[in-house]
Amino acid sequence: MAVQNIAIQPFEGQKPGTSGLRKKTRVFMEPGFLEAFVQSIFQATGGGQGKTYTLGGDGRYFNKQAIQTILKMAAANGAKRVIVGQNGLLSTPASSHLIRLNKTDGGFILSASHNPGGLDEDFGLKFNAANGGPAPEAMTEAMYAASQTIESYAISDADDVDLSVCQPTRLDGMQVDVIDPVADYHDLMRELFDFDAIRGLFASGFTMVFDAMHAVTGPYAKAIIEGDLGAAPGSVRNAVPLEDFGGGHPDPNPIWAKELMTAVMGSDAPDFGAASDGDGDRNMITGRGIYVSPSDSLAVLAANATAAPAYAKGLAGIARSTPTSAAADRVADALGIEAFETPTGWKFFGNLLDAGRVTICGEESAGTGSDHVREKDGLWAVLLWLNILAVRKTSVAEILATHWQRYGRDYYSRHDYEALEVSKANAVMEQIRGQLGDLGGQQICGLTVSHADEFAYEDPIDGSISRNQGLRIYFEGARAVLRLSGTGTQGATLRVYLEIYEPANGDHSQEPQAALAPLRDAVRLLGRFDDLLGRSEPDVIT
Ligand code: VG1
Ligand code: CO
Repeated sequence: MAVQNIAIQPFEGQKPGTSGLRKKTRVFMEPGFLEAFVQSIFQATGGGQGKTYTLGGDGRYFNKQAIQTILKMAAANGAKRVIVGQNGLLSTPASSHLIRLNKTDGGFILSASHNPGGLDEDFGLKFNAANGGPAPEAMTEAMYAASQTIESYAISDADDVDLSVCQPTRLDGMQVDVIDPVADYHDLMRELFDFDAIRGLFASGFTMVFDAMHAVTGPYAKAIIEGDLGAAPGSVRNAVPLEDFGGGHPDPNPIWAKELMTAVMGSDAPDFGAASDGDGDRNMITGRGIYVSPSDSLAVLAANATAAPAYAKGLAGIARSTPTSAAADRVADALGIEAFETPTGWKFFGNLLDAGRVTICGEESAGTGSDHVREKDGLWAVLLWLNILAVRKTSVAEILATHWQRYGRDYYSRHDYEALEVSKANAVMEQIRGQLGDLGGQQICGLTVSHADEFAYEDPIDGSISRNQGLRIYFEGARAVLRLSGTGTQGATLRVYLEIYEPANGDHSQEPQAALAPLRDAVRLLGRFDDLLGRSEPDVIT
């Protein structure tokens, strides 16, 4: 078979965001678009010659076609070997693990995560580096730079590879290993957690519902939670990955995981409920009659991690993204370990994990993970919760209540304003940015501002600096953060993150939105939401 070099013009907008390049599927399907970005990745990472990669995605529409294209391009660029998930499936954490396990030079992950899938929805591609983590900023910038000057791409004219059977095969001179997407990840989970204790929990009648939201975690959860740990058949719902995720948003929050919320809030509720997102790196945790905010989940996992064999010796440190609540910092403080505040996006945890400075990381967007891989990991969080519940022999509600009694409660919520005109979203940001220096001491809606800034992060390991990472307004006992999303594909999404701290001896029984109302109002006033956005009500509240 022959390598073809196809001339192309650069495409505009191949700039990776918070997590890879995300566009409308039709944009990715434009002739040459995917190819140009993939060639730019090879170019930005020293070429494909002699390299090994992993390849897989969340199963959304265009996943399989894109995989065939990337395989043929990898072969034409001289790659030695590609490990690809059967039927093109690999969850993001499983990809990260496979990169590390096989010591590959990196991996291609096809996903737009929690964004809907389909011909008229979203598609995405990100590249993870040899440490298993998302390409750091310098690398994504090099990809973008390459995409702006690209002149041609290389592709083999070989036939498609059969992805339906797990077997080694060849594409021109390149080895292609089609593998079971679950097996190695399953082994890793078995090493980390006390599976016997969790089996005992289920054997004692403990019930759970896991909603895979028709996305990639279905096969993983079926094999591990039902098949291995013995949860009742049917505990894992919506377990077959579909190209359009059944028409839903595979976003594990109370809005989009409504089916699960209804189940855990109902009269016949299971003891435990969880959901995951499109590519399996996020999680939502609930107990009977209770929703656990992701920021609280991170704090609880960190505080109780020693229940699991992998963390029995304790944690090195805890890192959280800046919009995530300070609940995790309080745990780090009590444990006497380091706490880090990083920009949004998992790529910023990589250096800290590689350097052994942190063991557990998390984001308010329902991402938690540890040093077992270099991605957030939805099923890992679910299994750690199960391990903790099995050892502590108590309910989710009880664990939260005792956590708050000890550390206090950080009432927390995120308000998203979606599909905004970019100029309007920028106007709100400018409005607040312009006041940052003058806010200290001001009183708004009964709250007093202590100080305000725009977050710039200096990586403690390599010293790189990332600016413009969110506007932070600190009040006495409260904080608001505003930033624009870097994963959307339409207009702008303004995210407003709200938290109010209620000390250990305070009232922990309030409804979060009610507790946060004065802070919400203060932010809307400061940002002149009514004037500049023409509305004050968000589209999504998590
Ligand atoms: C969002 C979340 C962020 C997360 C990112 C990728 O980014 O806020 O915490 O890391 O998605 O997650 P943004 O820029 O839209 O706020 V995933 O599961 O979509 O890969
Ligand atoms: Co995701």
